[in-house]
Amino acid sequence: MNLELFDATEAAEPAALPLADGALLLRGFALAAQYQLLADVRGVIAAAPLRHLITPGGLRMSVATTNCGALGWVSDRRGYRYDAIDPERNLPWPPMPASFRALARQAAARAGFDAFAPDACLVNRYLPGAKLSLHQDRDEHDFSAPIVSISLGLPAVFLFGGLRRADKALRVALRHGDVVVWGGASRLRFHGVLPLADGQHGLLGGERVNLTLRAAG
Ligand code: MD3
Ligand code: FE
Repeated sequence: MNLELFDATEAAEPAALPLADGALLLRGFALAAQYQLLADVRGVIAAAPLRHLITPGGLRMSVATTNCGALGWVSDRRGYRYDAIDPERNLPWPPMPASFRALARQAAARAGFDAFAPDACLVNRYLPGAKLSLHQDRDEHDFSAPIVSISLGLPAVFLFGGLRRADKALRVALRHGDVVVWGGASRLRFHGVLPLADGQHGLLGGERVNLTLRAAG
């Protein structure tokens, strides 16, 4: 009779999987808010269009990005930085939607980071073949705050390395609705995303969107 369409335990408390010291994967944590999140992602992209940034080395990133919040992460020939102004539009970034802020705060609290107050949200859009090479996130001022990531759409294989680039990386599938809190001893770990595989997602079609919320300023 119960065809497992609804599991009350899972719905109330999605699985929390510790990946490493300071890194907590909350499977499906964003599902309850998925429609609001998606509508808000579309609003942000409509205001500040996705673009392929150029790395300081002159390469065009395969991932397309935009931002919302007081600060946005940008890259060009001069380097990586956070900027209050979108250089494409010469305007501030669109405000951070309440749905992003609330979900990130709840997820961070689950991982033991109280009162997480992100001032930047990087929106990454992956089409099949798009990838993110192994890197550290170290352009933020305060590494004591975590980064919260929200995955929507097609699944990706995430590479979770160590504190040195050469350290062996764990592979983790990140799926629609997954939220990960990266803080503490994991905050400066190298990480990346393997090239996105083709597929179709019911809500997002042939793409993946990842939101990373940061206390950058
Ligand atoms: C682990 N984004 O935007 S989110 C990035 O799926 C970025 O778009 C990936 O890496 C994406 O910088 C991965 C997961 C993530 C984000 C930040 C981290 C993992 C992290 C910071 C430290 C350690
Ligand atoms: Fe990163």
